[in-house]
Amino acid sequence: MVHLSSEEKAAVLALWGKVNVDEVGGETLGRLLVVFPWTQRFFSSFGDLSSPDAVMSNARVKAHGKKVMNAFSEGLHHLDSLKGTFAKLSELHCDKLHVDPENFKLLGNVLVVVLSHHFGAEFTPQVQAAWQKVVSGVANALAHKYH
Ligand code: HEG
Repeated sequence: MVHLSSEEKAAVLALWGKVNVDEVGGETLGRLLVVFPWTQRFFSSFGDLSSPDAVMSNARVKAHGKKVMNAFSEGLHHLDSLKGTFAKLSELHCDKLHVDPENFKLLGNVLVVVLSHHFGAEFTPQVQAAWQKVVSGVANALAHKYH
């Protein structure tokens, strides 16, 4: 459960409205794979991940990042019911994909860095604080069905 004030919710959605979700998805997943290279183990079928340039221009990384970020985006419209919204995906990542839930936190933090990079001064400490709540709420929700 994340508790955002109505101002925080508005700030999060206003920023997100200016984002190209597909592009930000590819950039975020790509940076996750570069910065935390052990996360590449889940994507061994994705082809060339041998250098930062190879990762960032990999079409399958971009496509998967887009898919992930569109699912994340869905959550932004259900901030009061993230656990229910992500229940099925949580089961999938646990039972079928065997993704360590620590990785959801890493991805969320990388997303915050990407947004900070895109928005510069507009990404004020207050806005960052609101986003940090959102990404930890999503990471908790995705970890909720793990057993
Ligand atoms: Mg996951 C598949 C969402 C983080 C590894 N992820 C998927 C799918 C969605 C999704 C929607 C497709 C599900 C389907 O086919 O039905 N992922 C998602 C979200 C987040 C996340 C919303 C975090 C915000 N995923 C994540 C992380 C890793 C990961 C951090 C690993 C480091 N996801 C992963 C893998 C697959 C998916 C390996 C299957 C990819 C494939 O083979 O197509």
